[in-house]
Amino acid sequence: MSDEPRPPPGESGAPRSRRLLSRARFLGLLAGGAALGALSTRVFGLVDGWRENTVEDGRPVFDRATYRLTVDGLVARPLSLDYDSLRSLPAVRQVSDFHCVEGWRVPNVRWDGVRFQSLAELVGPLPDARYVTFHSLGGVYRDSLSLTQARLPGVLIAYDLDGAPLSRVRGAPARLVMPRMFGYKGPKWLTRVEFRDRQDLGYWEQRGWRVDAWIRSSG
Ligand SMILES: Nc1nc2c(c(=O)[nH]1)N[C@H]1C(S)=C(S)[C@@H](COP(=O)(O)O)O[C@H]1N2
Ligand SMILES: [Mo]
Repeated sequence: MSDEPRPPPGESGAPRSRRLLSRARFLGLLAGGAALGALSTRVFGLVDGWRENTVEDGRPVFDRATYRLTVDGLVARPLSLDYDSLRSLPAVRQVSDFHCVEGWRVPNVRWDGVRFQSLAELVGPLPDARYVTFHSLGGVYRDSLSLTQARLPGVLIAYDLDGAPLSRVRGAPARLVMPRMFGYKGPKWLTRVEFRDRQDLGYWEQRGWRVDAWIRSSG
């Protein structure tokens, strides 16, 4: 799997609700003009800022006492980290733009967390480990990256957003951040990082979206 940027997902094969949103946005853009632009922003909510996208029936609950981030699969030294242990690993702070494939974005998001690469060094991927699946609490949502993609320096297991611990709606206690790809590549309520020899299809990929969801414009 290469790291070459690919165009963002096309609309074919996209789930109906998402297709409609994209189409709505397209019409909004076509309309042009400040007034119509403002109107479509009102109608379709296309403003800068977070809009919750959660497919789970009710948001998973993070229980600090029982929470573990499991790092396992094809690794030499599997890990099970409680919340404090996760927070005590060497951390980085990074600012990046967040893009949802539906057309909204959040500029300049400040994340604190652990680089995927640091976690990988701790567990020691075995030679056959070429992909990584990221699982959310509750077992409904997951997504994956190639090991090469996951090792890009911007990829974080993030636990703070704009200087405060992630809220429940944003995915407490941790979420995967992959700034160069669309938001669906980043599971919220992250609880397991699984090293694999084959790539697993994530929630939205089983529904027609691209596995390599590069954002063209973000470089
Ligand atoms: N567990 C889980 N993670 C998820 C999703 C989800 O539905 N469930 N949606 C994804 C999508 S499509 C996007 S755009 C972002 C949305 O993040 P937000 O709800 O904090 O705005 O989370 C991603 N991670
Ligand atoms: Mo999204």
